[in-house]
Amino acid sequence: MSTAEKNYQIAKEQYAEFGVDTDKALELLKKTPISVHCWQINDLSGLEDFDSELTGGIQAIGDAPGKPHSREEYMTNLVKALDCIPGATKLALHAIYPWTDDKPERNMLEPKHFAGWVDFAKEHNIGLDMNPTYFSHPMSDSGWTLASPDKAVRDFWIEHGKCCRKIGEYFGRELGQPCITNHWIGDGMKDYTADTLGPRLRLKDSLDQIFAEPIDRAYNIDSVESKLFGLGSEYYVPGSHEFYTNYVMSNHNCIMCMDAGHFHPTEQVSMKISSYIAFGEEMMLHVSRPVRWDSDHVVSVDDETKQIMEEIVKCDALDKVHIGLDFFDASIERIAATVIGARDARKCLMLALLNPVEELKKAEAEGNYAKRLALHEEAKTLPAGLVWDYFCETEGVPGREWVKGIVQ
Ligand code: RNT
Ligand code: ZN
Repeated sequence: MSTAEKNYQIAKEQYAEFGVDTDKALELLKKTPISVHCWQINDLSGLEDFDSELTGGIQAIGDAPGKPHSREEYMTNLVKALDCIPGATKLALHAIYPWTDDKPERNMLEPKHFAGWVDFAKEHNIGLDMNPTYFSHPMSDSGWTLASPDKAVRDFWIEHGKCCRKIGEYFGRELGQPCITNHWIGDGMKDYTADTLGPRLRLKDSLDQIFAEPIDRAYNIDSVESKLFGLGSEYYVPGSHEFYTNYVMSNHNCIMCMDAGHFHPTEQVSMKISSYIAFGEEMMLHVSRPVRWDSDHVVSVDDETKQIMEEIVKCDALDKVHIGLDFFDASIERIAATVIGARDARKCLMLALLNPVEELKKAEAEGNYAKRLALHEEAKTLPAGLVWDYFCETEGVPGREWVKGIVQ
């Protein structure tokens, strides 16, 4: 018996005293997919022009050495990251990451441009998610895409959205698990806005057109991502939380995507999840770490990420909430950044699954709130690290020692 396995037996006994079955927790942990975003590896530069400029109210700040400058380098680094990430994994692609030398226009993208990724996914036994790229392009230079007053601009991006759904459908069909195609636009206004309704009506119409054609949900599910503000859209963003919440309630061809960094600083995504589950909705999450005005630091085992995962588990909604990552930090080694964030998101999921949920709910139902709080607090120092080590070992990925391999 390995040391990790021996330690796991000790942890298992201690958790059992709190009514937690660690074997069952690990089974769920292993099979719940977490979608790892492809873009931390090279600062959202895509696979076409390796020094392309990032626009659309988002920015990858920093100049850590080692940014890939060819597709080969990019792939080597991505594989290095994936090799350190345990559990069922999906890879979230962006439309600027096609696997082709053709440089197709965004409104001309086809599944064939992503066929290489399907082979890659099959080889690495992972799923794929998709993101249209409604930014970093001359047609988005005005700051407007799907809500643009210019019909030609809107039409271009509507086509792009449609292309990406088709690619998502292709991914789902090929890989036997639904692809989440997540639509986020950076449209907005820097300052006092005279017409806040017009852009929303145009956005609604554009989305209606994109989602008009039904796609089998077994292959592709579209999500729409809200945001409070971005760089240069500090005052007004048509795609707000309220806008998309209403949109998904009126158009059942798509689901909500909440990014943990897209709200007022004291507002928490975790507290919103059960309100969607109450209506039977599926949803997508962008797990990220906001720091003051920035929404995209590397995910950490912090209170909010733990609480997000706890809410999913407590709502018994592991099959309804699709978990994806979204961060880009160019100031630290990029492969490690991907690995840290992905492992930490899964650690938080593990902690949620190891939580004495039954005991907590029982104490609450009995009105014994002191016991509820005591359980909540005592559970914090149960030996979760030993369970994590064992999980990594059974998944064939490095344990804590992976830290020693990080080079600058
Ligand atoms: C931007 C959104 C969006 C992007 C990715 C790259 O604020 O969070 O999800 O980060 O599409
Ligand atoms: Zn996001």
